[in-house]
Amino acid sequence: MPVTVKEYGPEVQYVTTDHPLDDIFYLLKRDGAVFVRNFVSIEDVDQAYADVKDRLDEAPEWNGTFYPKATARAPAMIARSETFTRTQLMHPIYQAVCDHFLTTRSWNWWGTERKESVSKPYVTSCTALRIGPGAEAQPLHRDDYINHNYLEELSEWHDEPSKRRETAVGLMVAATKVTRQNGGTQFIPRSHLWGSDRKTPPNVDDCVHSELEKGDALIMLSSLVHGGGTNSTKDDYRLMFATFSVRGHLRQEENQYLSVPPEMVKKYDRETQKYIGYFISDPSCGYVNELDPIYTLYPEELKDVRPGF
Ligand SMILES: O=C(O)CCC(=O)C(=O)O
Ligand SMILES: [Fe+2]
Repeated sequence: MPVTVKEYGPEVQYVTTDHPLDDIFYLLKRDGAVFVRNFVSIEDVDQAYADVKDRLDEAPEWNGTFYPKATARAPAMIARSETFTRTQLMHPIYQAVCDHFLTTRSWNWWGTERKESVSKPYVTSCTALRIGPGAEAQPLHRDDYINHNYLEELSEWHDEPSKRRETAVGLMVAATKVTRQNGGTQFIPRSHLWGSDRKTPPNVDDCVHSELEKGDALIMLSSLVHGGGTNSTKDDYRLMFATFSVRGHLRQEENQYLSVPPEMVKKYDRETQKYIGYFISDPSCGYVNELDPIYTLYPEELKDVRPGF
């Protein structure tokens, strides 16, 4: 654990944007999550919402159980809102947290030289999530399941052995008031220390509920057990922007999506196209517009396909 400059109560903490970064790292290592007040200005979250409202209003229903039917989603936020990208994805605190938890360093012999390589994180998904009245809670999950992360049970975080523990870091920014009643993200504090081999499922009664004002943020490590909450209101919509970043190194050395034009990819058979990268890594890595990327090559097959994986 890093040195703490301040004593904190045992509950998940609310901090402000001028809080020392080392303390934010400490709290994330202790609890797996931290709330940050006034992370983004009201003006900027309103602008980001305005940029995606039409898409949210027209969002197709989710096909599956990961999101309830009453949750409207706007994927690819970077393509939809420059304000979102500038003020959330590139927020200096989120960038510093990702840099701290997701930079991978290794040493290798390079002939007779010892060479250090430093791989930096990058964005993995950005989605607006508007939970509507009547939505049931999401199943509790760890976001790092998409990275097939395998974790040992810990009693507390230790920097050296835990330095590769996290695969990703999430940022949820409130674009409306977020309450327990309207589906605030619920999570189990300190569950990021759990091992992958636990035999019993997480218990929703152990969750705390995010209570946020517009512009506030929840930062969480991807191993934290969490999910969108139930919206038990009649007419209150909960909107949050969800940004995730991941370690930079397990990707194609030669970027096939940019190196091989789609017209060339289309000349190959489906097996080859998949192997080039036009497939979903189970459960959900690689989607385009919430669908298998193969449909970017065959849009005519999209007719009865609904988003979901
Ligand atoms: O909507 C939320 O509060 C959580 C969303 C979430 O957990 C996810 O998309 O993985
Ligand atoms: Fe999640």
